[in-house]
Amino acid sequence: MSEPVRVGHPGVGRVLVVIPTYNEAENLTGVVARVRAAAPAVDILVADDNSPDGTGALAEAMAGTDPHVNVLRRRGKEGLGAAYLAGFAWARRRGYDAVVEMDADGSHAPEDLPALLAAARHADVVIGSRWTRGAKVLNWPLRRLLLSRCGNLYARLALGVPVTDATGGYRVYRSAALAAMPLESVCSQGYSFQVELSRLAHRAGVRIVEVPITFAERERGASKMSPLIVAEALWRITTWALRDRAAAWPGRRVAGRWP
Ligand SMILES: Nc1nc2c(ncn2[C@@H]2O[C@H](COP(=O)(O)OP(=O)(O)OP(=O)(O)O)[C@@H](O)[C@H]2O)c(=O)[nH]1
Ligand SMILES: [Mg+2]
Repeated sequence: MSEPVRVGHPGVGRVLVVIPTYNEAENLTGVVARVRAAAPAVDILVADDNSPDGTGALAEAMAGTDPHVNVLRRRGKEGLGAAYLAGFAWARRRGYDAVVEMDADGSHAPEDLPALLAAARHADVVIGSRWTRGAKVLNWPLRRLLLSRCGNLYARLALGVPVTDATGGYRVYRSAALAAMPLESVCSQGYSFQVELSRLAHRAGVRIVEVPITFAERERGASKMSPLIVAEALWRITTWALRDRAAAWPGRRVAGRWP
């Protein structure tokens, strides 16, 4: 009997790395090349929000020469969350077995991807963590370190999500796990998206594991982090926490209002 044909990444299947971009022309070529070198079997989808700096056209040029690279050109800047949801839907329509979230700015080392995918053989969701033993954070100013540590502490205490890096954006989702999560309820636009998905994954009861990563401050291009994005995360985490506590109130029935 002949061996079954193996497609994609061993033990995981067909993998799509979704890279959301807004004005990342200086970074995209290098990151795509590093992903292709680190994990040659995976496909890439650049989800660009009509970047004024021409990132979308650059991605199209790469897609024209490499069948593993694809582009989703979106109308305008709608936030990280909307770009990822569009990428997830793109992957679902094409039958991918797993989706990876990765920033375009080089903060998420493509060289860590094989370790994340290896962990995905035995997990539904893999979070590349900056705050677990063995992880490294390079060149981040103290205020960013504090923001991330405090944000994660608050998310863990308020929502009970049992991970060290609920705000981290370097992840693998098995498609079955995404299917078990009510993505239609997702409302985050900015980086609270990562916390919201951590919460939904936890509530769906899927297996979440964390893998240490080496996270580096972006070297080129501008950060899209803003006080508004921090405020959105604080406000949303607080709202979810209050809703969870109200739902757990003795005698309250909240059937049908799961998220
Ligand atoms: N498509 C799309 N991508 C976005 C949007 N906002 C941010 N991104 C991308 O999301 C990724 C993370 O954004 P960053 O600006 O690096 O944010 P960050 O990593 O939290 O902040 P820094 O550490 O300061 O860089 C990058 O690849 C961005 O280009 C958006 O509105 N639409
Ligand atoms: Mg960044």
